[in-house]
Amino acid sequence: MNLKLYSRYRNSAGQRVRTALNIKGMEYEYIGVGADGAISKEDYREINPQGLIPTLVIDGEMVTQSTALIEFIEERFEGPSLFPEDPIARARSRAFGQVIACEMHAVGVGRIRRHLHEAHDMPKDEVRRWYEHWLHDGYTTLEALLRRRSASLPFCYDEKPTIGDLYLVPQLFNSRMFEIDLSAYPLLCEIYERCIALPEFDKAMPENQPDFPGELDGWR
Ligand SMILES: N[C@@H](CCC(=O)N[C@@H](CS)C(=O)NCC(=O)O)C(=O)O
Repeated sequence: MNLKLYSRYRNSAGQRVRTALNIKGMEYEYIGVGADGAISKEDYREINPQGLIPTLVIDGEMVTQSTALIEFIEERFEGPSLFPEDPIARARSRAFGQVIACEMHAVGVGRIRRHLHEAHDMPKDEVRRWYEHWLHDGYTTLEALLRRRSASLPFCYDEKPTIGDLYLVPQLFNSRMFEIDLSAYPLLCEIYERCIALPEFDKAMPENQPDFPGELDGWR
């Protein structure tokens, strides 16, 4: 099977998919999108009309949206499951990931921040306040959800990383890069450290991608 992943080193939705492929032990071709990547943003729109990354091309068939891709990877490939076996833990791990994808990432991603500034004249410090509000709202929820678990587990909802952990790591990585104060979320930070010590997560980190320019940007 031929797998091509269109992503970018700092593509947090793509990082979820890279980690899922690594856990399943799947090899894939990485294609960086953007000025410093292998394909320009304009040409990439021919592949994904939404222009967002990631896109996975499976034997010539393209699929978008990281959540759909992770479900596909689970259904299609052998290897460790990306979901807890217990149905309640499975639903909770999915829900944990969706708090990040829908209530944090989607409202603070770069194009939303740029649109607030450029189309609605919101000053940059106000945009940062917007961003931080939704981020802390989400992190507070996530930390509280984990504190309510009945058992103490090394990862979010299992003895191994599952879908919730795949979403947590890129989100926390971004927050660290943007110098967000994470001191109120010790459980999230602990799980993050445990995840990034694993080779499947490490290989998916921004600095280990072929298009990593050598240093990380800060807030923008
Ligand atoms: N819901 C999408 C989100 C994809 C997304 O927002 N990707 C961002 C980077 S993390 C992107 O393509 N940014 C480029 C842009 O906004 O132009 C998914 O889960 O795949």
